[in-house]
Amino acid sequence: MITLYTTPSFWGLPSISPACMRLETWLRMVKLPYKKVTKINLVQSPKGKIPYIDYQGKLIGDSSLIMEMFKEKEGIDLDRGLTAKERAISLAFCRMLQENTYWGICHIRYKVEENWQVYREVLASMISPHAPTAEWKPQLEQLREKILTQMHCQGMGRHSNEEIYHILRDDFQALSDFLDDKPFFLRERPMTLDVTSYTFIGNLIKPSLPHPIVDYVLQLDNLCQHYEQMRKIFFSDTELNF
Ligand SMILES: N[C@@H](CCC(=O)N[C@@H](CS)C(=O)NCC(=O)O)C(=O)O
Repeated sequence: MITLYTTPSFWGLPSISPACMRLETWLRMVKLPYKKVTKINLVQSPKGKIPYIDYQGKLIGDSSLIMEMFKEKEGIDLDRGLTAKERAISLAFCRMLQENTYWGICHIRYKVEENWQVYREVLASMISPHAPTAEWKPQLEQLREKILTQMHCQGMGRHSNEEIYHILRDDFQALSDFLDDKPFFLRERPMTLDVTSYTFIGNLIKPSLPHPIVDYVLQLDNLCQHYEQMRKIFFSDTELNF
């Protein structure tokens, strides 16, 4: 049994962390049973980030490295049958979402002041449902500072709200153009690009954190339908918190 260290479910999402939701959905897709632990200790995490797993007594971090490990050790390959060219396209889109779009999502949550006020409450309720937010305020403000510093170092943190809107619009439009009228991105069945898209679309459109880019993506019908389809297939048996 795998132990998955992740955030609790919220906003109808299995996790408010795209990387955690990506790994949890992937585990379901490949039918690997797991136990979810939402009490997170970043100090014990091998990469200092979530998600991480305990597998056969060993802690392993990073959603992509964990998938790679299962491919090597257990021969589990969600993308079996894809050509080298298709794998290259899939990798490029996944990296776009994980290494670029992700920081735009951080901007919406951590940098937009009104959204941070809401997001801080959500984080506080997850860490300690019964304690007043005020108790957690200093730690959460520290977390905000840390993420804003990461965003600055990565580069997204140097852009204006409008520039970030344009960057994310291009990312999601490219995804939508590539999906076109197909049910899934590359084959008749969902693969790695589907799970990655599902988690980033969900983590953009489901939180109650308004931003013009959210309105833009909500109009991309094929992406919204893809999100709903993935949710129905992989999470309709699970009660998700709102
Ligand atoms: N490449 C990593 C990204 C993990 C990641 O960015 N996790 C975030 C939450 S979505 C995190 O733990 N942030 C806390 C921090 O950076 O201290 C993966 O796919 O697992």
